[in-house]
Amino acid sequence: MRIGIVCYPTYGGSGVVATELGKALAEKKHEVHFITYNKPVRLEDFFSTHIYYHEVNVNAYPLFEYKPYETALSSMIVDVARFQKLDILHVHYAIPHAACAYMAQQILKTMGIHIPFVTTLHGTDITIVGRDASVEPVITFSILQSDGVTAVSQSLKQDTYRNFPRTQDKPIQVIYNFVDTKRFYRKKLDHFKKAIAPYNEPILTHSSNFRKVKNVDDIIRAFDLIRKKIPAKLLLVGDGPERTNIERLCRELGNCGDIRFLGKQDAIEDILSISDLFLLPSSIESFGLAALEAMACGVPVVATRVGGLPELVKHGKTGYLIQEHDIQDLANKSLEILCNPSLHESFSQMAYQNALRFEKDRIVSEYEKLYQSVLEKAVY
Ligand code: GMT
Repeated sequence: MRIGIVCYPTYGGSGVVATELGKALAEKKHEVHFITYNKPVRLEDFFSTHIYYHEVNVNAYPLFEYKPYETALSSMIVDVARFQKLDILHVHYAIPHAACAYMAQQILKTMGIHIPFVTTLHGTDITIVGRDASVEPVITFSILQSDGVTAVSQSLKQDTYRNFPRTQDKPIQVIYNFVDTKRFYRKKLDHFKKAIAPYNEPILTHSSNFRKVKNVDDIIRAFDLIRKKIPAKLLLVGDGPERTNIERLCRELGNCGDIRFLGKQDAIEDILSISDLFLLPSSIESFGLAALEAMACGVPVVATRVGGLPELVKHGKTGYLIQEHDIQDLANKSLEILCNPSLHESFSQMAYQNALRFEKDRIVSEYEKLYQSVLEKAVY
């Protein structure tokens, strides 16, 4: 198949999933065309003869306060679909990609070209940004017009029907996010572990884009409680709007010496390989790809009981689920796992086993089947 993929090229989960999907499809000899405004981060050091990259350039003009990205993207989709003879288009994150796909589809129709599009809903496009009245009609419309719609968890599917009631009769297929267990597995990196934790202190890790919903401040406060009981280290991976506040909080609490801000990292699997526990106490999380990658590396997870996290983290088996902002419980549950080696070992094994449910090949085949059925059903 010749597949066009539209996504955000940044470190965000939707862009990561879209890029890894494109790479996996290319491995299976599909021809994949990424249409984005920058090269997707996980494509930077990757080359495949089956992958093409089409950059969307938006011209500046003194009249524009906001550059017309949607117009440029829709035009680029038309161009790529037309000249690369795409069979199908797959857009990740509804805003604005699904509306642009619809616009391109309509333009192509006037040229006698018919191309179906699949929209994958990822999270905040439904739970935060998309539900705002300023964009809701466009999101509802473009979900309804999509030839196939997927959501990354049951929870997100239900959120879509709740937040966009007019989509309730639209079938939404849940296709979970996936992990490449050939890349994400527990490596033995003793030298690296020793550099971070010279006295073999347990290492707690969090990675995100440091937005408010991730509650990184809760992690810092819980870590402060943990450190009062046992020596420990905390690794914070990623960057984003809350980072300055978080660094300030560490200074106030005086625990900066045991916390490392690693910033954006590519070799996340190495960091996870030396980690003993992964923390994800978000207020909203449609899936929690970062937690899945941790589990694949045998790292138990303590996360909040929100969104799709209970579909991923099995309470009392692969880690624990806690209430949002319950900092004391976050600390207690972490200590319980870290101070009990046999429990830690059992959670670590189960976390790895559980991650296998989301193995790349299995999930990528689900997307291929969906493309096939959309192509078969598409009658124009
Ligand atoms: O909202 C973000 O954190 C970024 C966002 C994205 O779309 O880039 O992440 C969402 O999609 C990821 C991939 O499907 C999921 O793993 C994340 O749980 C989800 N984030 C939220 O729902 C907050």
